[in-house]
Amino acid sequence: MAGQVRDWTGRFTGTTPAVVRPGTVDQVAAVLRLCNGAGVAVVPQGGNTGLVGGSVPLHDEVVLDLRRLDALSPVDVRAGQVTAQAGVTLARVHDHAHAAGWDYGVDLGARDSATVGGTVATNAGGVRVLRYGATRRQVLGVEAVFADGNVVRRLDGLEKDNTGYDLSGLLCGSEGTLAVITAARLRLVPHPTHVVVALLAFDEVDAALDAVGDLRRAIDSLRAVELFFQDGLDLVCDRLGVARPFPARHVAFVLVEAAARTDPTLELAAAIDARRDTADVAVATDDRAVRDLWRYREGHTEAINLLGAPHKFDVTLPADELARFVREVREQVAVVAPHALTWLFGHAADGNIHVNVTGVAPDDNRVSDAVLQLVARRRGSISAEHGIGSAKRAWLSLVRTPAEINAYRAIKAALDPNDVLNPNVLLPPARARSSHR
Ligand code: FAD
Ligand code: 2HG
Ligand code: ZN
Repeated sequence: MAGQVRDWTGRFTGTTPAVVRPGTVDQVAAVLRLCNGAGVAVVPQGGNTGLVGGSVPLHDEVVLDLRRLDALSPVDVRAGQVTAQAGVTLARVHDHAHAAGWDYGVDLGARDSATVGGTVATNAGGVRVLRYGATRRQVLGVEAVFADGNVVRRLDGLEKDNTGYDLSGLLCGSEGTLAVITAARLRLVPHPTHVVVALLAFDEVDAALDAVGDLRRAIDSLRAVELFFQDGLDLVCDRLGVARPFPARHVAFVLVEAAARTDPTLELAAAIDARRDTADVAVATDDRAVRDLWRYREGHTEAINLLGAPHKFDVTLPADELARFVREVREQVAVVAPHALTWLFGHAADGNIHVNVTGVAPDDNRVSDAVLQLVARRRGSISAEHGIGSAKRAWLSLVRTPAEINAYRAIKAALDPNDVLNPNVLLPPARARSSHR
């Protein structure tokens, strides 16, 4: 069970009395009914690629591994939809959609392990949010099991249906606290056959951020705009054995992807040529070269993990605060952890910066305090796309009012009155908790 009690980063390790691997929805319901009756807490788990300590049993919960639920319906080519069970990986959804001439709008570095259930439960973002939105925008309905074993199933894929409360929307981003998702009806998008990627180097952070806005305005076929810095690029190249993209050193890098049914190279080139402050550019038009340029960005998570368990903060800032935040966050971390290293990268078009801090003990909360307080002061979000999990639950009240947190608690109590579904994530501990967790 070692791989299932430890999270992807190695920062969070727990224990469990049992890992349960249901193969049908009825089995999920039976397990939940039993645990609910006995007051035994359960952590739903998909690919265990979550980065906020929400998918592992840190309080001796039972692990409910959903990966055996791995069926995919044929693509509904009239509707452009597919039904996927919770354990299907993102990579399989993509392959399946491509074979029918469609594509799926959510993509992220953990695509080979992250599951439909996990991505719905976290409302995962990823590298294409600027074009298609996060996971909730792709979900037309779900099948899910509540703590008492009752099953809801809304998989007809109706594009318009304003009947009552939107339970599927509520379960998106609920991090396993309200129900176990067993399947989702997913909206597909047209499959762009031409993909071009450019890596732009800048010698000023502000120039890089200006470029992000300009590229968004100028390129219709834009699919991703990502940001990283020279220290992160060095780390990826050194630790993963990748050749450097440019002969000289620079400050910031913007990776731009354009994707369309006709070749977007000229459109991308024109937008890049219009800039006077780009220090260097590399362009990729074939699959291999495209993958190589993406490696500089997607390799960050893997390379950082090689330095030891990082503290991770996925935050969004308003566009007019981003440049100041990039400067300030390093200073704030240095105040509380002078020997720590701060790594910054992210999804620039969404204002989503990933702040990773290495060289800090896993349970040292001073860095979380410094980073998350700064984010709140700058009117940002402390959870852009990974969720709150157990890592950030103590800081929820920085960005949500008592009225909002009370509403969350009321929803939780209504759907999971015995508090058995992932009771140790998202919501801060209530004052009086029952003794079994
Ligand atoms: P898990 O990690 O198993 O679980 C995540 C949460 O969902 C937990 O709270 C768990 O209890 C709950 N859960 C899982 N399955 C279910 C279910 N069936 N029903 C109810 N609750 C469930 N995330 C992004 O948003 N954008 C990125 O760009 C991105 N890139 C990543 C790159 C790498 C290299 C890695 C390691 C992670 C990345 N992630 C990213 C984080 C992670 O992949 C996502 O959070 C993903 O949605 C988790 O899916 P999973 O199947 O691994 O879920
Ligand atoms: C990414 O965008 C992921 O690469 C992971 O969301 C971020 O490692 C991280 O902190
Ligand atoms: Zn991300």
